[in-house]
Amino acid sequence: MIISQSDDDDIQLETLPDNAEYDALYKLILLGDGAVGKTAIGTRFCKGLFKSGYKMTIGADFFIKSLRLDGKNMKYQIWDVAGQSRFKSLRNMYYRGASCGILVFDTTVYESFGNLENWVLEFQDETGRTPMIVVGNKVDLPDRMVAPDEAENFAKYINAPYIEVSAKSGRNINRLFASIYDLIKEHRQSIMIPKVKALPIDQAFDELEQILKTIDNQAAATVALKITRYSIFKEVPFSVTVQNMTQWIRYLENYGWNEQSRQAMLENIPAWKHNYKIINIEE
Ligand code: G3D
Ligand code: MG
Repeated sequence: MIISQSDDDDIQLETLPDNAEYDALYKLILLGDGAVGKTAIGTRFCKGLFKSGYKMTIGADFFIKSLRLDGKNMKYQIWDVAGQSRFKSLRNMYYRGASCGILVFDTTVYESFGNLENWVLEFQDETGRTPMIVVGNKVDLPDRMVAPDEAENFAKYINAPYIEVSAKSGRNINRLFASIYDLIKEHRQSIMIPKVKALPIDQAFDELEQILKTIDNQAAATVALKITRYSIFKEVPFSVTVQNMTQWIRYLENYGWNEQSRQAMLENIPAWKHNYKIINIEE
């Protein structure tokens, strides 16, 4: 779901003073690679401004914003967790008790989108089925590398909405935080529905086969492999098949897509199915 694709005007929100009494407090976590704009999004939403001059976030910090939404006083505590991988152990601590994960990537840096899956796994490890939203930032820039369709497809697979924003222009920033409230509310009403959509494994393999036969680019192949890998990972996290797919994903990311890799992967599918099943039986 792209929330307001063509509308450059953001919605208005009624803000309250930081010390206002509140009906509910929500802990939100900004996730994503370094420099995608997590701090900028928090600053834009909570302070209404955009500051340039890159400063790495060390450890974690949080923003507070009080709002009137849906007839209630809400307080958002927005954690800005350092994206740099060496702070991984710190990050897990901050995920606890989260109401929503905000998965941010930079629409002009493909790698930051490719890495979202790792952020999903890390976040879900600690928080289970906490809702998530996927955010493509920096849409004010012209040199876009991630197509909206691709981002939307990824979001669909993790059962999250997708929204495009610019911390710089302010586009969709209020809309992002208003839709987070809707997500949290929806989640509470449907707590039994799994938040991550892994396909049944047979279906995942069938779809992978179809996709590998028809696509002609590295990005599509990588996404198809990742979805299949994720579906297996949910059931059998340490299977040979998951490891082998990870190697293939690395290979494609480094060497691109060609006819030989298409053939090799299609020939691999029976082995992937077999190895996944072996591990499954042993367990
Ligand atoms: P992080 O907290 O995810 O690590 P930051 O990222 O918020 O620190 O942002 C990293 C850089 O991206 C900064 O660059 C920041 O100004 C820029 N940035 C963040 N959001 C946007 C956006 O929406 N549009 C554009 N054009 N740039 C953005 P600088 O150069 O300021 O250090
Ligand atoms: Mg930061």
